[in-house]
Amino acid sequence: MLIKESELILNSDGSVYHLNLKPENVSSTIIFVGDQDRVEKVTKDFDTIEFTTQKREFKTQTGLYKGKRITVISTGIGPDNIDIVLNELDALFNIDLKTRKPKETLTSLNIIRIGTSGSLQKDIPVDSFVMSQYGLDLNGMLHSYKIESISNPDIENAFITQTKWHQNKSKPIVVQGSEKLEKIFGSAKTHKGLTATAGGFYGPQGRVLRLAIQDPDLNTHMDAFNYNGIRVTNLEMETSAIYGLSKLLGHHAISLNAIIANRASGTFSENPSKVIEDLITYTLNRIIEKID
Ligand code: R1P
Repeated sequence: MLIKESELILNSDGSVYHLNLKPENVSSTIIFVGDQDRVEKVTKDFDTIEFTTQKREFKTQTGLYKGKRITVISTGIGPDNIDIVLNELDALFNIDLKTRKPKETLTSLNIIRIGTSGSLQKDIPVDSFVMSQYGLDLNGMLHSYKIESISNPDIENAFITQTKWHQNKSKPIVVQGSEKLEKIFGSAKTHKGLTATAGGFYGPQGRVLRLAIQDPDLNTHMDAFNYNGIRVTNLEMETSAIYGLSKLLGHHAISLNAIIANRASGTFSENPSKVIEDLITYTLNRIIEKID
């Protein structure tokens, strides 16, 4: 199958359209952050940086940290951006950009998100870490793909019933993260659970400023959800999209979030930079110790 120029757009230097990257610029161990200013917070202690670029919100740096080659990319905010980042990254490894044909052998990437998020549970306080065992997709981007093989109807149906999820909203999809990476990044420091991924920051996450929202009790419904002990731990805007596309494309992904707000108690971290920095250190140490 030949992929047309209109479908996989390349820049004049041969790099992929939005990320401005060529295959040789990227490691197979990749850290995603939301904020482009967080990229350099991750790479500041790298031994060397071999490559830096930025287009729009997508800033990339590749370098060596304690001898391990790692790429750090900012995805910007939201699941729509994740669609771009994951498809273009995958193309760099699994499509021959010259012949425009998918390669016969799959290269699987290790993708680790270092994000920020709001907790929905009183017992998951600000300044803690959450590792998402599952992503709960509430935004619908994944419905454009064939998702039957990665969805979890039992949990999804329980969520729809327990939260009285309105039929006009996108049907929730639950996708599990990489079990391989869960073993590497899980510890006594990480709360585990289901991370809900919304397609907006205000109404879609139950925040009311001047607009009435469809379900004013959204967060109460979500924080009470329980399926065999699986709870909605936190709300953010990327994890389910990363899990869904990674799984469909054959990559390993895990999402780690620094909890900077607690929606149940209405509190916000007094020093959000510190918990983000701690999570960066934690993640880099685990990569060095446990990813070849
Ligand atoms: C909203 O403020 C943004 O912050 C969170 C949300 O997922 C959303 O992207 O994550 P990041 O800090 O990683 O961007």
